[in-house]
Amino acid sequence: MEPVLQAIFDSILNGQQKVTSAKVQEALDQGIAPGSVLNEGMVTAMAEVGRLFEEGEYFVPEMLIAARAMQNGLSVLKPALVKADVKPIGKVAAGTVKGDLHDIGKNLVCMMLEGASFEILDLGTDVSPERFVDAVQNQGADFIAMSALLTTTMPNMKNTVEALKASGLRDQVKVLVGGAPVTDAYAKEIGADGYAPDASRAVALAKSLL
Ligand code: B12
Repeated sequence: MEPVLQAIFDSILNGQQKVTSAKVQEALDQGIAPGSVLNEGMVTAMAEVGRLFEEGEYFVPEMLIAARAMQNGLSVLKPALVKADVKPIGKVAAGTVKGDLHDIGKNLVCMMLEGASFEILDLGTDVSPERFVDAVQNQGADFIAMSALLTTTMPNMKNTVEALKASGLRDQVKVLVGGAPVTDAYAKEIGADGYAPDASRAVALAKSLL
């Protein structure tokens, strides 16, 4: 790995927010592609944090400070990932489902979709089925993008699809789902329109459904 990408990886693991931002900027200044900075330096670091948590070496506070460093780095990376001033090709209401506070993956999906000319309505985390329905009914969303990182919150994706059906809106909107525990089979089971395992494939999926 490039030394600067290794430094980004290490700074996220150690939760050094300022170092992460500085090193992300340094990598961009060196001409390293934003996608490589993201996938090699940053996403791998969060996977390692997850592994350390599973093995009992990291606890919630370590996970949290690593996540903050990741978010800091992403805010530096965002302008390079997103090209502005283009006519939107669809409106996406994105959120992490009710009960779930993980938002790094959802934020990345939003950034990549924005970079691919979708208009984003970011509903944040802990989003209820009713809030997703409202985004379709009153805010003109053509897509719903739901993220879940906990096996205990995944059923709220199904609850949202059911709430859309109950409101008579299911046919007006495409439903995308994702997040580490979510699978293609689960997406089919709950009647979503598609699943993608990462943010770049989320873009390809959304475009294929336009
Ligand atoms: C960081 C982190 C946290 C941070 C979150 C900070 C934040 N602002 O997001 C904090 C510390 C708050 C946290 C808390 C908890 N966490 Co946590 N967390 C993680 C960790 C380490 C990384 C998640 C992450 O950001 N990954 C990086 C991003 C880029 O990946 P991603 O989210 O998967 O997203 C990508 C794809 O999935 C996809 N995608 C994501 N969303 C969507 C949506 C659509 C529509 C599409 C198409 C694609 C897509 O694209 C993304 C980009 O490529 C994971 C470990 C792991 N391996 O996932 C545990 C993990 C998810 N957490 C876990 C747990 C248990 C918890 C807690 C319950 C711990 C506790 N005891 O309190 C709490 C729950 C809080 C809550 N109510 O939500 C478990 C979940 C176990 C399970 N199977 O349910 C994990 C798996 C850790 C583990 N191995 O045990 N956590």
